[in-house]
Amino acid sequence: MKSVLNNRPLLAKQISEVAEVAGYLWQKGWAERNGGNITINITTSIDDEIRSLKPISDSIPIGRMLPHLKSGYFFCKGTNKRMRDLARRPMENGAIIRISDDCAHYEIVADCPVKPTSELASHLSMHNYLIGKGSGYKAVLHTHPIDLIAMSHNPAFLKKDVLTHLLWSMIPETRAFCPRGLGIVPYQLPGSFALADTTLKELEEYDVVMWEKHGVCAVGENIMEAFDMVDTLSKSAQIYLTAKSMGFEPEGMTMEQMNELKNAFGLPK
Ligand code: 2HA
Ligand code: ZN
Repeated sequence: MKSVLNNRPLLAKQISEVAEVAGYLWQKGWAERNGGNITINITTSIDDEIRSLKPISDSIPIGRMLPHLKSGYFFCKGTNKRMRDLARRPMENGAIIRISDDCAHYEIVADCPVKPTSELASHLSMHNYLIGKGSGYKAVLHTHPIDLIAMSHNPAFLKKDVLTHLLWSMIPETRAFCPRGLGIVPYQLPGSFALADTTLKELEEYDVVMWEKHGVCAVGENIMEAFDMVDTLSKSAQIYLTAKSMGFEPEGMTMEQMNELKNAFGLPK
């Protein structure tokens, strides 16, 4: 089949990583029906031939101006498409879009006219923020991890950094590999700019944020990094829940052990 991925090993590798992660999300039970979204910034993998492709959709308004995205390219999971299908056929369940020079519209350029994710507003706002601050992060992941969402139904866990410290203290890896912790975004309508904006604020401090009673959003250098942080946090949540279901409150690592880890790994917080 004719695809822009043919003879473009770098782009093909980025998309195959997206497909791999989409498969993990489904296997983990974090991606019911069309749940979750992935977008990656592929601007640096784009050549002149792709740049000259004719659009295969209308020019569609983003709903706001995102100045740092000017003429950028993104691979986006399609709206209403399933992660389990993205895993097997990424270019039929997602598409490459180009942001217009006015930074307020996009058009689909390849391979198929698959309309991007319903969370495009928040995803593109996050990419705009990341580029604006000079970050090399290229991936945004939104998913519905059962254990972490369940914890967000307890108001006590939604106070600043309560979950961060609880989850960090369950196993050393979580602090080491999710060193900025877990930000909290109070419930907002899915797909809304209000959700996008509260998320951006939290990204100043965190790489992973909880969308209360909805899911998590993670940003990373690549999609594997973003997935690994969520996976690590979910592992901690499972350790906590397993201890609770055995009938006791888990002790957690002591402050002393946590500080020792922080110093040994040179962690930021
Ligand atoms: O795209 O998860 O938040 C499906 C969602 C929306
Ligand atoms: Zn969602």
